[in-house]
Amino acid sequence: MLDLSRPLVMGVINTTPDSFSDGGTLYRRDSLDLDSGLRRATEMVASGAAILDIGGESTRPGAAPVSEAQEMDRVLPLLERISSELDVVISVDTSSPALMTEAAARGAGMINDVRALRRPGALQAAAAIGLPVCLMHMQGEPGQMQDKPCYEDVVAEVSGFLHARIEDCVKAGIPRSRLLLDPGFGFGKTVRHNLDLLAGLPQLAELGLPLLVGLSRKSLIGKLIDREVSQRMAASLALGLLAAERGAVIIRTHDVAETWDALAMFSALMEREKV
Ligand code: 9MG
Repeated sequence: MLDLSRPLVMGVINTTPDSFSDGGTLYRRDSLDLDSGLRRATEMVASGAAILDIGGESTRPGAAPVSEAQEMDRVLPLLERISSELDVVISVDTSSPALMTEAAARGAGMINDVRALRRPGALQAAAAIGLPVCLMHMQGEPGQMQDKPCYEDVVAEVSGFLHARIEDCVKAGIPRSRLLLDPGFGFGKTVRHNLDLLAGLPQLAELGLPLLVGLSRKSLIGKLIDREVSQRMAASLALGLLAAERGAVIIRTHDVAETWDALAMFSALMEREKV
């Protein structure tokens, strides 16, 4: 069980050839290199990651769609390899009920679903496997989500969506104690929507469940301060800290060591009477 009394780092491991930030970096001659994946995972754990998030589907706008079989082929071998070698919670980033079920059998400790268990069969699969699940908000589907995101009140609408998903999960037999929530920064949101959500995190925390956020290297940084993906670490750290200050307890990031250091300063401030 994770101790969420202070913010934790979730390290991103993409097994995709085309993710926006680190796509293809684990590939050698067109195939996923498990040794590189394990090396990346080992470095992240040594740098302070409490959770690793392994994904096999790129959700960046315009990414090539992936079949369920392809996603399983990318994720499961690396999941098995890491879970047999490292003592860390492994989250699987998927919306596929079949992958959720297989992943649970092969050592996954958590499911991260950017579609919040809305695919047919996903609620039932998540209920059956009994793992914690992160429910993320997304307006639309990855291919078109950034075309014209539209809200009257983004914080109220994301909160309403997450509230409804919690209810559906509970009805399907997934207890609240197994759920985490994520506003889905960059998933069908303009820069203004993302900033409103960051400012409004305390309102989402009122839903009473742990908040996970992913802001690492996202395009809002590029739009706000004109930085290429490789130049977005400092801004990502700032956003992660601002999120932690507003109640986020898991920060999903590509830059584990730096994020861990930044959050350690946040925790020191929160727990200063112990120093
Ligand atoms: C898979 N993935 C990409 N970005 C994400 C984010 O912001 N949150 C979660 N939960 N998953 C994400």
